[in-house]
Amino acid sequence: MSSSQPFLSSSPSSLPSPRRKKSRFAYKHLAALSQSQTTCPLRVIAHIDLDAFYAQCEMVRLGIPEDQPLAVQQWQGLIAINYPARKFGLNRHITSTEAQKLCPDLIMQHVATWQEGDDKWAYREDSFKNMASQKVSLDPYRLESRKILATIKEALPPAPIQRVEKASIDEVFLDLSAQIHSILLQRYPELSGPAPYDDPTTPLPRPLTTALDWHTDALVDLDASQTEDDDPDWDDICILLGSEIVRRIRQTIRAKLNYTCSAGVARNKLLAKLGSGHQKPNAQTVVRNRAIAQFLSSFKFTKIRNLGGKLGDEVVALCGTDTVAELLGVPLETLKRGLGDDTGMWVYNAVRGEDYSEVNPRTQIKSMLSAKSFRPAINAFEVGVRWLRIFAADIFSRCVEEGVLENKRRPRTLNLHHRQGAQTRSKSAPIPRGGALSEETLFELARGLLAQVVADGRAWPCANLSLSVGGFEDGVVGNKGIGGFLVRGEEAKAMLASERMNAAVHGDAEAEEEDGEGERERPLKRRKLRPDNPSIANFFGKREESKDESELEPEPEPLDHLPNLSSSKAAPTPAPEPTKPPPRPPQTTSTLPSSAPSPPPRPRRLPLLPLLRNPASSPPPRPPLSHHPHLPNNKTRTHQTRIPHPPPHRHRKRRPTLAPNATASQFR
Ligand code: TTP
Ligand code: CA
Ligand code: CA
Repeated sequence: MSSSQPFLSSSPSSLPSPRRKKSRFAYKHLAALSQSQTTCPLRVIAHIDLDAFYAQCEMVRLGIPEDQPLAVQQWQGLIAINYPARKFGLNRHITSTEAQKLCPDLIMQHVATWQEGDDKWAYREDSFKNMASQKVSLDPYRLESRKILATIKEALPPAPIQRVEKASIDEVFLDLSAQIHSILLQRYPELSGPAPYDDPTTPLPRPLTTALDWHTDALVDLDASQTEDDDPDWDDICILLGSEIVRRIRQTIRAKLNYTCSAGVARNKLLAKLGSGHQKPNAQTVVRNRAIAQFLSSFKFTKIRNLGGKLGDEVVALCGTDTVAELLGVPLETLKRGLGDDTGMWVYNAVRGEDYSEVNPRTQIKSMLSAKSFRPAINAFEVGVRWLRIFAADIFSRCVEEGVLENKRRPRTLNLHHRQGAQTRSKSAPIPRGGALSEETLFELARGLLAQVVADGRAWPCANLSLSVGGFEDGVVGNKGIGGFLVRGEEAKAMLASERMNAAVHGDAEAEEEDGEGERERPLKRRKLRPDNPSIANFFGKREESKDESELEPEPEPLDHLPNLSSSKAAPTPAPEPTKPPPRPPQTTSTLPSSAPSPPPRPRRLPLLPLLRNPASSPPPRPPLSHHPHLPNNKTRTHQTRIPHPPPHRHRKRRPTLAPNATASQFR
């Protein structure tokens, strides 16, 4: 905690003031707080998001002064822009050439890349010219992300009090409830006794504090019905304690690693996430319960987590508005009729600031993906194989980071995804046990899978290839021989993991959780979504659609003049970037044998303008869903492949540890 006591300490409970009002909260709510119950009205959730993350990584790596405008370049596009550069009007939608004109002093640092034959990624001066032969590596940012996550965890009490969810490469959610519960009891001893007469519904004594000191927090204005003179209740105090914890964490990240971040503190993830984006950079926003309605009323509901993508579009089409204020006037029944009961209910609650999703303290990597979109498409097996080498090297180096060489963890399955036209095909194989995992093993397996795709026919031209490993298992540390994995690695398990992966591709099962370790190129424009309960419609197709910033790699502008490994001329225009499927919390399992997300229940197409209080002010409805790029039209075939004999291991040179390799290209 910060050393300054932010509010008056309370008097002992033995001396209650006769005029003291009761709290709105009861003893049972305190108990719920200690257990981080998602329905607890005293709950405190924080969301921390790094400012201009990749740009900060480059600034820190290269020791660039903070006021220097800098953008991170990927081919001819910009994927991260620091705040000094934003003052010149730079954004992710302009090209590097346009950026240069707007801000002649701009440093443009190209992301690190893999290139054929390399053992590791590197920063290269000429990457921007070599989109066709190189592939982006996000490793430098992943490594920084890990350091930041570790710093955050160190600053918190150990589990189970600590609940940290890595939400993307540059964000986390923290459930601070249990920690705040223990601080409350220390600071307010009158709360520590049992409920009078053992009745948990007894109201708590009201806090004696009349004014809270919010330090430098951005405080959201109160709802119309509230005034700052209303005495604080325990929810205000809990959120203040949360804000102190978060401020200290942010200070620690700054002091140790020199990164600035922004944060939101509120009673749930939905509000915390909106809060962190409210004041940037380097600020934290507190959304007190008494300010929620006011806070939300200024937003388009498409800014709300999980409402930014297809679901948001559906709601816009259904209700003819995209503002929270107007959606509040739409009856629950209408939303349920148009969106289905569960989704309708979820949307109804969301615009009222209700969100009971939990902070899921998973931080272990479950899968890794390496991918490349080809423009122009590639047309030959050998070209594909060359990319598979790069993917295998990329994935293997990340596996090494995960401790495969020490048998700490090990993936069970390898998956290849191949896109030809509208068709995505996936093949997978168990990774053979016995012996250390090697890059060569991954590569040979991948090549076998690609050979099968080719044997199936119609493999070319191929617009996208990706390789992923999944089903990570903990290994036996200290038992580095074959035995460790012979014992643990029953074939059944591998096949099960592989089945799950395939089922996920087909959209008929809960996929393995995303872990933010995928990597693919993708269009610059995208929507951020990550449902808490993702019924992940498909592993591959949806990853493309749903990946959040943890693994974003915006797709470059197509550049016709660039050399290519392929001899193809035709470059099929890739589909516009799809968004994540609606959260449908908690309904919907897709039955479509498609690589595209499950279609939503068809909403009514006609905007329900008469339902709105002020239809005249409604923006026009979005284009009808039938034009939406995300409705499924892809066909996916998936095969499981068992490789009867593991290929021989031809060991390549062990890669060195991944040390940044600095170059800053400055184009003036
Ligand atoms: P964001 O958190 O969305 O953005 P940011 O950190 O750059 O800036 P802000 O201060 O507004 O939070 O994304 C985190 C990183 O993810 C970003 O630095 C680069 C990467 N990214 C892409 O590669 N492509 C994208 O389209 C987006 C949105 C992000
Ligand atoms: Ca960010
Ligand atoms: Ca982010």
